[in-house]
Amino acid sequence: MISNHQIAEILKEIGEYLEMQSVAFKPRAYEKAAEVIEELEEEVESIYKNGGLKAIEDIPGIGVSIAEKIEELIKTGHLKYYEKLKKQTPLDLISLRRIEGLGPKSLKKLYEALGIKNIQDLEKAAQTGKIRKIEGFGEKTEENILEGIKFLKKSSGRFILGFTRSLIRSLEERLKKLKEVERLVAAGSVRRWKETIGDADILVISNDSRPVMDYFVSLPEVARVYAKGLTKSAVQLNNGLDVDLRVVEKKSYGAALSYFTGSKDHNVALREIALKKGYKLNEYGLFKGKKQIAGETEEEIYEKLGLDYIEPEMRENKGEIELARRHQLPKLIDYGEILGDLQVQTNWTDGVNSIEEMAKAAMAQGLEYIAITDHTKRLAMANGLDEKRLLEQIKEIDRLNLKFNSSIDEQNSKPVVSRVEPFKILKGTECDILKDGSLDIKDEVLAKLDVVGVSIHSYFNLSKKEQTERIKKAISNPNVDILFHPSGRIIQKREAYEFDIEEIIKTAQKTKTVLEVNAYPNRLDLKDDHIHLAIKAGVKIAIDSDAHSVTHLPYLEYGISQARRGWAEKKDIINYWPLEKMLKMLK
Ligand code: DGT
Ligand code: CA
Ligand code: CA
Ligand code: ZN
Repeated sequence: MISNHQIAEILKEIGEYLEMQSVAFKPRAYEKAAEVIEELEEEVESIYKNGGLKAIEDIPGIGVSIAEKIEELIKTGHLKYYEKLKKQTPLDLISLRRIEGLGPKSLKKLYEALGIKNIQDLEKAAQTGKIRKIEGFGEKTEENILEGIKFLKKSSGRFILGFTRSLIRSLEERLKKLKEVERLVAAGSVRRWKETIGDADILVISNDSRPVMDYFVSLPEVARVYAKGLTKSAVQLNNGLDVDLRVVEKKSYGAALSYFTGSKDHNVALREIALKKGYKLNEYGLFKGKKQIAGETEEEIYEKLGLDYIEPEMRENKGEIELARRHQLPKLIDYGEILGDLQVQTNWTDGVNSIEEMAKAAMAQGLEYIAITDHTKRLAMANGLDEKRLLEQIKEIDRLNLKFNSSIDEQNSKPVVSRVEPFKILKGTECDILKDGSLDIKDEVLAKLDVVGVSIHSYFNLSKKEQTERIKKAISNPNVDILFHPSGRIIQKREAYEFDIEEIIKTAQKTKTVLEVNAYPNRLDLKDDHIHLAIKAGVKIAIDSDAHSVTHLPYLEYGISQARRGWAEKKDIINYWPLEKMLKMLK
């Protein structure tokens, strides 16, 4: 059995090898195919078993030749084409590609000149000053490489939640089907929706744990079994993720859930409160002397401690316990109540799907509006729009809105069921902020759009002052509604650029600019503490998927969790409101 993740990794590597050989177009096709496969809900292997080669070709973004390669992988577990490329240039691309600034072509040069195959080779060469001597590389590159390695070491061993959650959910689903499993939940950082997770901690109620443990350690993804017992087992999956499984009794379930949800600091604070009240709190229950006075549910534990129930996303001991005592906890936004998505890319630039496909997928997901925000011309690599194409796109959106909202289905000439709220595609842009803070699109064209987002994709290393001034100037433009991915960080890949978040929040507040929580799993930008600062200052937030394909729209969930981790309420989030009201919250 080969997982989507494994197939995607191989396609991605092929793309990189082809790029090393300066092949035209193909590298991008493989890269896109890898992205598509990685995000698929269904296993490619089962798609193939049900529908054959044809069904794989029908996956949007997968062409005939790539489909045939996937077929070979599924049928034989090998791919000759890939193995040949790998033999020619045997690089550990999976880790080398994580060094920011080293593309496939640079890696090939390093391999040919110095025989660098992996991170260890790379580090040694950089430390001994060998890299600066190669043509096209300099001292600065060498420094950046060492920085990159340091960053990689810091983040290694952790997994990005949004890219791992579907795997954990799939384990949960299978375990839940066992008749011996009465209840199951993933606790720990997964339940707190942290950006990255160290491992997954699964809790189960069961009266008969042996078959549960037998099944768990023999799941097809399990690569190693660290320990197997009747109350606790621990394994490593073939993608490197560790998973702990604990079986607890029903009467301790709430206590165990509270303990294993954490965070550790939150737990320590709860235990102190218990001690002050003359109780003892542990993973088996809340005790007065030997008597258990609570523990079957988390709610009763909080109640006995004199606290309101605290949502897992807030359990970081950052002041939530005091608010719970005073009955002043914020009423966090709910999952599933979001009404729109204000950053969506299409095949007009570097997205996979058409405007219409994105709109239909958003509708199917229960949204009432989306803004189409393709990149602008400075991002030539992404085929960014200039004024002329942006004006054409505006016309196309007008046409689609008419089509969606007419009461007659064009093809069948039958009346379609009319929605309570008609779906609306908003005209927007993700306009590049240029080096001096001016914008990549003329004001008179920006003025025609419903939603103007701006963002930084260049000159990440300006001084803190320059970067802050640059952003301030951009968001002070009266046409600009939202600052997209404000800090520019990419988790496990690139640190945020230096800028003064408090200054930006102040300017956003003064100019009524909305700040984004970009929900893409390796962005989650703004981060939780900055969200909290912004909403305290009365600045509004938009949660956007930044989808480049229909499969990315569900990522909104991670933006919602991030906003909950920043204590956001409905009043703070503009796309929790119906279209008319949302538009009024913009400049
Ligand atoms: P992770 O896995 O690094 O993303 O973070 P967590 O929070 O899932 O941490 P993990 O897996 O080490 O432990 C799960 C929970 O168990 C943690 O959130 C709180 C609880 N826990 C673990 N060790 C301790 C401890 O020494 N003291 C207390 N009070 N709680 C602990
Ligand atoms: Ca954990
Ligand atoms: Ca753990
Ligand atoms: Zn962007």
